[in-house]
Amino acid sequence: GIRKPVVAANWKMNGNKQLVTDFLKAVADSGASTNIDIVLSPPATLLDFTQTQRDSLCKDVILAAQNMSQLDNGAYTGELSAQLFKDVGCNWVYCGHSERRHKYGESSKLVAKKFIQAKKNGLVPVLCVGETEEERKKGKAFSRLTSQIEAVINLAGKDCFDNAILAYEPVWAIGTGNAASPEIAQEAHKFIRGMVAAMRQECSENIRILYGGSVKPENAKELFSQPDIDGGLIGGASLKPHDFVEICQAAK
Ligand code: G2H
Repeated sequence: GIRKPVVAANWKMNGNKQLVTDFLKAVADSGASTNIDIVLSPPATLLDFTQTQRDSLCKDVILAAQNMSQLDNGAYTGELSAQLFKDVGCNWVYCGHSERRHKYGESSKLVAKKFIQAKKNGLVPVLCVGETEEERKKGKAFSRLTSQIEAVINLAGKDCFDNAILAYEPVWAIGTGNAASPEIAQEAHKFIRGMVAAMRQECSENIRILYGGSVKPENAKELFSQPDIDGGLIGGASLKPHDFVEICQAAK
């Protein structure tokens, strides 16, 4: 296709230095990073070490932050800024992962501010959107996606998805072992791409839209072969280097 696939590991609050090394060695040995963008987001405390290991073991792995402050710097105890992440080699950042929205109360407006902050500092934002099980049951899945995406467009402007990534992560499929079916995922991805197209046709053809939610070696190929699915955001399975590498091969 015209879009280079992306497979991103989201370790969430898991992993350690040993896993960083094992993961990078597994990716390097498999040659998985040819023709696809491989992204690793370990917990923030591991990023400096990960950058050093990445530079010696597997240079083309992209580092991502899992979350970031919308502010520049200052008296914000416990927060981490875009510049701090850039200083340890990050080039991408996830904005509005469902766990940030649902477990930490991040509003779509705050997510939009973080998205803008990422772009302003030269980081590629990965905007995560997705409906809950209840919203899907009530037939409100697409209106939820619309409001999450519009919140960013309203604040960041119509060209906001140039140089950005989108991720569709249905909340009901996250960490449950039950991924969305390829048909349901494709339908949502097509809807999202259509929203971007209505605004900027060319951007809609180039933007990569990743699927997240219980991707594993057994279901990756079918999901990634859908026309509007350009790769995945991998949680649980990214903690097993062998499984992650298999998922990467499925994206080729
Ligand atoms: C969704 C995904 C990674 P998992 O949160 O972002 O996690 O693959 O464990 O469902």
